[in-house]
Amino acid sequence: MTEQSLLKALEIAKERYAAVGVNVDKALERLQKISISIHCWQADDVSGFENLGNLGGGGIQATGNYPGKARNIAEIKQDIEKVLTLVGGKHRLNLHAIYGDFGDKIVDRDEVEPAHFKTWMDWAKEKGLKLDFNSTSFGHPKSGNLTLANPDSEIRNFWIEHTKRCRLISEEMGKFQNDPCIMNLWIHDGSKDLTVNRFKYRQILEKSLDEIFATEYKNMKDCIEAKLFGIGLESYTVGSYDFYLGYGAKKQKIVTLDTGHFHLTESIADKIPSLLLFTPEIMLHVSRPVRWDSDHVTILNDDTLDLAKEIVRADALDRVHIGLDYFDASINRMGAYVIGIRATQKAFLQALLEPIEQLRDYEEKDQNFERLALLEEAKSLPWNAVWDYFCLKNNIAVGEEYIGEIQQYEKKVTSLR
Ligand code: RNT
Ligand code: ZN
Repeated sequence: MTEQSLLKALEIAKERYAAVGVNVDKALERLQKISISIHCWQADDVSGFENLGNLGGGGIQATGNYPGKARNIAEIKQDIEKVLTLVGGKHRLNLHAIYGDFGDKIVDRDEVEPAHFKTWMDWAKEKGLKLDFNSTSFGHPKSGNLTLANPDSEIRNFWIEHTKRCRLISEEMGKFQNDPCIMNLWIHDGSKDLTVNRFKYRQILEKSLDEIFATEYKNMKDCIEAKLFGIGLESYTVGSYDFYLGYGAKKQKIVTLDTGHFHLTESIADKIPSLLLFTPEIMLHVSRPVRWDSDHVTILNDDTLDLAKEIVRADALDRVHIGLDYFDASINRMGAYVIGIRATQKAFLQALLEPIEQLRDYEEKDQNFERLALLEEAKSLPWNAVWDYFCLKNNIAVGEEYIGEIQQYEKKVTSLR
């Protein structure tokens, strides 16, 4: 496609959208400002760079052994830099505590400190990226089935110390980048088989969280992520959705909604307009569960679209942080990043292009046939012409052109690892 034909397509799309009362330029402007928190862990299958030897486990699992995974910080940085040349907009990078720059030192989880993330901070600043952060309680000898909810005070305190330190690291990151660092807390705590102590573990977790959150910080924000179950922890999860929703509403913490962490028929989109009433902000982990929390690459499907639409309809783009969370080790990892980021942006673009005023007008007048008809017709409005223009304007590959770029990068870089 030549630039001229892309521009021509945009003009036609603008006319078509104007007819249903949608301003394409406004949608493009808003999309440009949407910042996605890109998870660092797709680059290396959630391995991290501790010198403790990664144990895996913790209820999550990357499957596949596609060649070329990043083996060190330099390679992750190189990969992320490549990804950024294939997506429009300004984004964030979401780091886990196990991705610290530990050199060849052995730094245990209860010893992590801001200094271990100094090189990340400097690099991020240079690249115009903001950082987000996560405590890491999985893949460690002290993980077991219980961390912050462990009745054994020695193990529990170890993880409390780790998490407190992660908050301090996040605070320092936020200060350094002059923008709050969002720190996510997810723990796998649970039980493979029946437990008769559901209440007890949740009481312990509540106490641990209170202790962790006792220090107030100005440059970081806490979010807490619930889950339905993990591998090997099928019968019970201490940090369930009810638990964190209750905690978040009571203590005004951000609740993280990972789209893979619910029953498959549950609508995550429908949770948005409820959470917005009771919690300060929302953090998203946009993922794609296939039969279970499989962490497949995010694509433009009805779930992603519905989620984006509910956020835009609620005029809540400023209160919802959009992060990605998937790790597919079976395909080109850079390709996985680009597919997921672009799919998320496409979903938000479509949401921003929704003829919402007309739809609401119909609804107000009880014109339900008209509302359904326009919802149907809106699906085939020429949003793709607007998307192509977004890519053109951002000087990045238009449409499937990025496939070739990923192949080149594979040939020159990742296949040589
Ligand atoms: C696990 C959670 C969690 C992790 C990352 C690596 O089920 O989704 O967010 O995927 O922290
Ligand atoms: Zn998640």
